[in-house]
Amino acid sequence: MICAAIFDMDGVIVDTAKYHYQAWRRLAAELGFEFTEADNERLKGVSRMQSLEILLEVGGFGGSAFTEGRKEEMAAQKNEWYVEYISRMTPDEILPGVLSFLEQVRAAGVRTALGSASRNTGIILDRLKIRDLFDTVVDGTMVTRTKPDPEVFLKCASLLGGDLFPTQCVVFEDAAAGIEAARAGGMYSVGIGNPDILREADFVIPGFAGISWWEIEKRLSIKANE
Ligand code: B16
Ligand code: MG
Repeated sequence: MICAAIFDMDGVIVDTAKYHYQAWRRLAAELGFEFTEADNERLKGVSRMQSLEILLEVGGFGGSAFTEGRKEEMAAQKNEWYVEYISRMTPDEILPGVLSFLEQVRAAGVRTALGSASRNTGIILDRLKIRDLFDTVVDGTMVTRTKPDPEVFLKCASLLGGDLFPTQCVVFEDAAAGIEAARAGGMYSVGIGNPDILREADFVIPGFAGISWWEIEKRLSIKANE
């Protein structure tokens, strides 16, 4: 029986990828190259500094082209732009079906957690006014290892209560690294988005619009009995 539902944030609750993309593209433009939307796919679920490394690789800059100090400055600049964009977000940007799905989960007595790699999670939850819908929140400031390491999700489970087994938890994720993290933690996983990218998930849905918690629970119990 599933007792806890853990939600990734960017790409699951809200589409912040477009703001990350605008900020990374601005940085790439300053460095003199174009960063495409396809390149941006590689940054989903990946930490800020790892994202910068990927961006520099796309721009043709080798690992030692910049000092660590300069890289820290570039990441800080990108974040400044990103925070400027997300500070204007409104609750209208919560993805379709998310609110009613979360309400159903809570009404079913299932504990809820948010597990995100983002160090800006607090600002986003406040802008969307949804902090109260989660029993616990674990973000990028609270973990030392990033997805695909399961630390963020295992921490969610332990904060939700020491009595939870990973097999009683389901993770909702839009990134392949996040699905891998859920699996590494021994949890069920539901992919949100493209089944080709999320093929390691127990199953994939396009989003929460028109999806009920009972349907998810049923599909997971079928999985458990396979
Ligand atoms: P920040 P998630 C992740 O959030 C994003 O998917 C990823 O693109 C981003 O680089 C990462 O957060 C770090 O974000 O720069 O705000 O700390 O999908 O794990 O909710
Ligand atoms: Mg995500």
